[in-house]
Amino acid sequence: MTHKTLPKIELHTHLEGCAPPAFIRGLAKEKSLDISGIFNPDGTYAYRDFDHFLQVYEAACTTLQSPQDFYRLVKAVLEESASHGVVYQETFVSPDFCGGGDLAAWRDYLAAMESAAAEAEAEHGITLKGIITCIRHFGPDAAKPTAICAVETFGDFITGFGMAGGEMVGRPGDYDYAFDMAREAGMPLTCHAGEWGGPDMVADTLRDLKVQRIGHGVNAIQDTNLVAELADNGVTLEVCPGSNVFLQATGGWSDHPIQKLRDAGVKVTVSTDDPPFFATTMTHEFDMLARTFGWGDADFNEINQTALEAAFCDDATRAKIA
Ligand code: ES4
Ligand code: ZN
Repeated sequence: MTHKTLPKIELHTHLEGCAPPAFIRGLAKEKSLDISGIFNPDGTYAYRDFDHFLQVYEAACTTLQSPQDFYRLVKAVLEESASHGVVYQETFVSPDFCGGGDLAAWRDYLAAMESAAAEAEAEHGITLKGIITCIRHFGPDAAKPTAICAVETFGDFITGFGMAGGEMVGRPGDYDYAFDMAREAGMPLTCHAGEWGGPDMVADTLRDLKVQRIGHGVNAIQDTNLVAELADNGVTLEVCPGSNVFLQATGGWSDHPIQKLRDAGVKVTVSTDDPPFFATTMTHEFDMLARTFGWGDADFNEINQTALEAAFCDDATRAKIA
């Protein structure tokens, strides 16, 4: 059973987290950077737990030093995604990893990403949109210049604002300045919550940051009232089951809450998060959902439809990918 060619819409990926280890190793060699400690002997990324994962992630990012590097990254990532049937992908991009949050530098990086995305669309028929994310463990002060980069470049390619990084650092409300700025500029919002934090983290994120989507959100399952509220309010969860299973944020596939959330009427979508870090692809996610929960074409069509409706793009793009 393989779902490789089934068309897929993916809302939750981290651009640098989609970088194949061989790609990062190649950049490190070109620049004579020694990051050998972040790889296993078999060439895969090596880390012990989520906090260490974030450190390895940032070490991998040190090899991405120019707009041209990001151009190459976007080309490589979209070729791979398209090979798994992905027709539309949203990816988190962080000005912190592209010139350190400086707006002028960010514009150069963004131009390189956009031209790579346009070429990939022509070559592979895949559309990419970017969601600017602040990094939670860099703190609320670092989130402000990130929000400025977001509102200044909000447009055809940059279609939303969000937050990634260490979920247990601070509280969602600490980041309200950045989210208020993005919301006032009309940007759609999403935030990682309920991957490591409990239902309270999801509830506080909705109340204080007023996001339309939640990254992960799976721990909401621990609070029946919150699940009902998510269903009533039409909040979309960007669920990444393979990531959760690999990082042990949840139990194994058979215990994964995606089925119960869906049964409760919550809008769920399926994404890979950081595919090479978590040994997954969109094909693997679909295969495992079919194998574990018996999902078939009707289920995958519904998931795609939910993702299409929750996508942070304009209606012309939506019509093109539908
Ligand atoms: C991430 Cl899985 C995950 N969670 C939070 N922040 C991240 N950045 C990259 N991957
Ligand atoms: Zn994520």
